Amino acid sequence: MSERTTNGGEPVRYGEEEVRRGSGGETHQVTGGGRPPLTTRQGIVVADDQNSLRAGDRGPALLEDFHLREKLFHFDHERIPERVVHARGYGAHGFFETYESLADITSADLFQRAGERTPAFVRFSTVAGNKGSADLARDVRGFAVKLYTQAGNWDLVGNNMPVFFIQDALKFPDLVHAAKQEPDRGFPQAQTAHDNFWDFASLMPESTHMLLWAMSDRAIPRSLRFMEGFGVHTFRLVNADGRSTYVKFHWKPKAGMQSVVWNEAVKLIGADPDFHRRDLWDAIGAGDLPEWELGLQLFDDDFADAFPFDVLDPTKLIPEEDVPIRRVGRLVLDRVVDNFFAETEQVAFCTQNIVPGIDFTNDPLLQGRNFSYLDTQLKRLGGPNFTQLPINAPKCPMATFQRDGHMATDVPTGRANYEPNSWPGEEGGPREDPEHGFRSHAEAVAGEKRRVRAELFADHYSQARQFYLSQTEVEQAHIAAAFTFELSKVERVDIRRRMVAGLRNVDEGLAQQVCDGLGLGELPEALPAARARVDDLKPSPALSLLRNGPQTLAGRKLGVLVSDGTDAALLDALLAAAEEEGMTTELVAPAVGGVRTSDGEQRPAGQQVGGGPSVLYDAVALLVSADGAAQLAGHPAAKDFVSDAFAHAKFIGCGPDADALLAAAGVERGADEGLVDLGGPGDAEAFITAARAVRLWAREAA
Ligand code: HDE
Repeated sequence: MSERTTNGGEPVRYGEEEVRRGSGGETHQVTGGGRPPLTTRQGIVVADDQNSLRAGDRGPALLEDFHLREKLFHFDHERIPERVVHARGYGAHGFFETYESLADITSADLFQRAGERTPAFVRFSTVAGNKGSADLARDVRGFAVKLYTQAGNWDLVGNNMPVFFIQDALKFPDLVHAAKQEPDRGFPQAQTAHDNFWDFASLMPESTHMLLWAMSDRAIPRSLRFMEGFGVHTFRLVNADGRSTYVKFHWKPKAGMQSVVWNEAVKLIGADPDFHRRDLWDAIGAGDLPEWELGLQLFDDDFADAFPFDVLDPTKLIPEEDVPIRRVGRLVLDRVVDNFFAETEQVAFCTQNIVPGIDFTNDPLLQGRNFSYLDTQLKRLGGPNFTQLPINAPKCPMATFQRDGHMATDVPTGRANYEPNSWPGEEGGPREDPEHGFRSHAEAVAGEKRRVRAELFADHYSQARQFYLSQTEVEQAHIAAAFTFELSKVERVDIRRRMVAGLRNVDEGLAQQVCDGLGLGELPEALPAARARVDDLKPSPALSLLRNGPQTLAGRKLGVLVSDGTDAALLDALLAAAEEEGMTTELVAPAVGGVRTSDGEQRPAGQQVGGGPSVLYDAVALLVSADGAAQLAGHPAAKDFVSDAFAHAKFIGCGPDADALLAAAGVERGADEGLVDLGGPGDAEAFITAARAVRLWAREAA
């Protein structure tokens, strides 16, 4: 034990479980009790982390204070450039499990043995917003999967939509410039509702199909767990004989698809900008592990030749009804990151990371991506050795003659750093392996060197129409509303008009609704189409989100508004029924300290009513006492809790004493089957059963 004097003149002792004073007189714990000593980066134990080294009590700081200088120096350099797109993301660890051997179609090691597990890291993201933007922005979601296979890392860098805005990588910088904040004013943030985006989009008819997706509810998912993922491009699988099969990759969420409605998204952005990441973190923490099945659409040259579109065109998809999806494995996320920066930020995906048995096609977007991803990491992560970071390093044997560079952490041994060499054994380092090494599919390539697009790429409207016609009426209405919202934020009338003119090539009804919504007057003349539409495309039910909804509330969240005097038996019955369904539950109360229920018990709340709006929940219940209802009826946030849930077509469980609150919110008990009475025996179960539909869309149409 030792003593010393702070600048406050008070003696401080060092040792087990002791405290010392900072200049403000506050106390600080020092080492002991299992806590390791604080050190500098050089390992020197720090004696005082509260006061910099000064000449005299009130004198200047001294340059020799290496601890102060090192601490500030490191802090000054904590930030790295954010991703130029997909800046805001969230990752988790997990594994991929193969269902059956796919040796007949691919030699990819991870697909050889049924039941084998391959470690995985997944990063979900929004595209346009900056790193600090909100999770619920209307946007495409990135769905990037790194699979640490025994034959090297395979990155499947996909999105939650199966098509893309452009056909050629040359246009990507223009697309991203147009989508991000406008360069002169630096806004709007994380949204495409502005002139530049729609100016570009309306001048690029090839974006139409993707615009339909982006204006659909797919762009505002309820949870990262409840969305599909797509590899987008056509890839190849190559078997041991060198035979190639085309493939489109799909991730199918086990929990079913679900999105929010736009008005809900707007409110969620304020209520919880971290809604998606919190949801993922909470679900994994609670052991409700997010899971997707990997689906393959496999087809050959004959199919590709007969298909009315070019399978190399990333603005087109292949309907599942035409080429069924074969489910070949599952991806499970079972571990949150230990450190957001070290893992989620530093993870570097690259479309070029493929393994033997998988290969590229000539999709011009994919070809450009293959350059871009490696290149961008150099800027973002500062040097070529980002591959040595734990999150990026392969988990299989790795040996290369690549050497040195910034921040090399590998310590290669041996004399040879080149080959061929004549050093024997280990001294000579690794050698190529013609038998197991990666070989490109020997595709015959010939042609004139020209800047052109293949003719079939020119049909920009047929599949956009097919997508639109595949939606339910509710979804179609949401698409029209989204176009109207976004284009209403566009200041230039000619841009609004041009976009509506393009939509006429998709669907006259849609164009008319948007035209009316914008108050444009007469429908503008349709844009000329470069190629006639194929009009007999059958709707594809698989493209509808609502037709592929969950029909269960498992993994969903129930919010229960309570007050002092809430009937404890009713509350317990409801919570039990919800938990039985696999839901999580949260009490929302006038104060976060909770309420005293009818049995005299104090129940802590998860949220106070001002911070727990109903947009946070998939279904809500109002289990308030008569006094509580009367009090909450005068509380704006409590009224919004009810009226928002109603407006968002949610199921609302109405306790016997909730009338004053319902009335204040303008909601009539029993007005539709989404308002379910809770009071008698079996009501809780009946409410949960009814709410499995997740939304009562008929209410929206009414
Ligand atoms: Fe990306 N994209 N992209 N992209 N992309 C990036 O790479 C790019 C495209 C996708 O969580 C960048 O590391 C080009 C399609 C995801 O870290 C960059 C083109 C699809 C992520 C880049 C595309 C994607 C990115 C930015 C057109 C779906 C986030 C930072 C030719 C199939 C990965 C980075 C993560 C990230 C370039 C188009 C998905 C600049 C040039 C199509 C999920 O390299």
